[in-house]
Amino acid sequence: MVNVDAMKVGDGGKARESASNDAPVLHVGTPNVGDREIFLQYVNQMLDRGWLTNNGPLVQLFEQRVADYVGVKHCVAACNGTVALEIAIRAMGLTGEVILPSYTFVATAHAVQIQNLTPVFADIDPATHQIDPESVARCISPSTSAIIGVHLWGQASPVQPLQALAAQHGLQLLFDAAHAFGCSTGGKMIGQFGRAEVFSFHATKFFNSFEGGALVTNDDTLAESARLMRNFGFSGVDQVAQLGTNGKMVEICAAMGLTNLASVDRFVAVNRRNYLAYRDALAGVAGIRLYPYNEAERTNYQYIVIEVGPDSVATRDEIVDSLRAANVLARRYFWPGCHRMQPYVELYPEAGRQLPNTEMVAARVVVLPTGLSVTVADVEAIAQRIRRLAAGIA
Ligand code: T4K
Repeated sequence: MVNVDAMKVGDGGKARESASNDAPVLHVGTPNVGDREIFLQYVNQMLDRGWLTNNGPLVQLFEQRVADYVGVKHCVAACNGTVALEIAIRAMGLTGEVILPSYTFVATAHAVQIQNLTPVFADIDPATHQIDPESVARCISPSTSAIIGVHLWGQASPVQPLQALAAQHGLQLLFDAAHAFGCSTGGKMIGQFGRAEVFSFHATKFFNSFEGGALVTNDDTLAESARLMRNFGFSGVDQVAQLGTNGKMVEICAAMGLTNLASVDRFVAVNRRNYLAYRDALAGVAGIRLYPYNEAERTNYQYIVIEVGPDSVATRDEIVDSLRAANVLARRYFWPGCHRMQPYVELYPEAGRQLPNTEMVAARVVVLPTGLSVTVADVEAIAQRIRRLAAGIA
């Protein structure tokens, strides 16, 4: 048998972060996995059935359960969140310029650019890290067709001001809700806003299906078009009704999704416990701000985000390096901002001038580990290291 544990993990195509000593490694993004027995039952049924992909029964059940959970009419599951975003953008018929934040995972921008549309980067509110509607308003031009709001860190972007802007200027509104499964705003589940919203169920997300994503919407026409587009445009045997791609979710991913959906309350409870432990342990540390969750809403507490400000003796990067030396693989999400990545930095070299808050926040943020693999003792040890570094205690 091949010993895969001895193999180097990762895609091999990019420089990976790795542990530096033999202490247990704590990653940002370690997957939450529900009941293995339930998962294996789904997998055995799938193998017995001999139906592995192409809109199988597990995908259909998964879509129904996600739609019910979110409170929408349609869930169109996809192979990942990026492809679901691409399908949403295409099915919505977006053209010209699309406004989105630069402070997001690069997939949001890529999903626009890869369709030869022009991403126009709006700035963020430095307090919430969410897209700033006033900056969005300044980005609107006669070529703008849509706004993509990103619900960052399991909190809502400013849905109502974005809705108002979209209505006032005749723009479409799409939300990248990759971080916000299981979250609400104004008591309504995220997934119910805009013309559509897109989730990611990647392994690193609070709720995962290995890889996966979904477009959710109450718009019948859009859902139908997205379904066709996900499956090469096939509307029946040998009948192709429109342009399409292969964006299908496979059955084993739906099995994982169904398994984890049954455990989301436990995932939330553990994440909340860890968040409160971080909050207590980092309270009053000069130069360190823990990004706060709004406890009045439902949230997944998946992102433990700190900002390292000028009052900290150690810089943001010194803190990341020191944590890494202790095998705590913290991340600088979303450094340096999409506008400083290729191809955007070359295509739109002036974009950064309009993004002072994005530049400041991207230079300050560190995301810390949480999830089922992280204990309160881990949190306290991580926080103690940060406290000492921020105070300049070696
Ligand atoms: N929009 C937003 C706002 C997003 O954040 C994302 C994805 C998308 C759209 C696109 O959705 P997808 O197409 O991905 O469904 C990771 C994820 O790959 C990506 O899904 C996620 N956002 C992004 C924020 O993070 P990387 O490049 O940081 O991944 P990587 O391989 O460095 O892993 C992150 C950490 O997770 C590491 O510390 C190791 C740990 N890990 C990872 C995997 C895959 C594990 O412990 N186990 C695992 O199986 O992008």
